[in-house]
Amino acid sequence: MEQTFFIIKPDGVKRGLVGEVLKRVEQRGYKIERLEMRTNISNELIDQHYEALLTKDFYPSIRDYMTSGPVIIGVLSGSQVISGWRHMMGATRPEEALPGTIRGDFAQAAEAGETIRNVVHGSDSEESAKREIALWFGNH
Ligand code: DAT
Ligand code: MG
Repeated sequence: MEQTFFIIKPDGVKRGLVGEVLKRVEQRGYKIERLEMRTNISNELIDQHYEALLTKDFYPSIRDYMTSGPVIIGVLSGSQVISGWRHMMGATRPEEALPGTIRGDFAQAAEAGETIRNVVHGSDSEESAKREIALWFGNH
């Protein structure tokens, strides 16, 4: 059975979307294996999480956004859950995310100069899922 790592990002928590997101996960039939709220997330943790993006010019704004408030993190399991959860999230950019996806229904288009706030994260491969689960839950 596949596992994936997900985050309800600070905007999702602030806007009261935790229940909505978890409802969709349960409706879809994925099993919630782990679930925690994390506050006071360090820059270092986000740097490791988004290591592939560290050199991008927009990276500092992503770090500021991801450390701006509490997040919900968790592990889901299910058949083909990695791609399935990515489909449920929708496209990265809110304006490209299809209606019916979490981002399509809830992410707000960024104003000029703003970071993309797109409510949720999901691992993009089996390798990323393993790495991210170990990074966020490794010592717990
Ligand atoms: P995803 O979250 O869909 O896996 P990603 O891993 O490429 O997308 O990027 C991680 C986050 O970084 C994404 O959710 C929003 C932000 N981001 C990505 N590309 C961006 C860009 N070109 N400008 C601003 N923010 C971006
Ligand atoms: Mg990604």
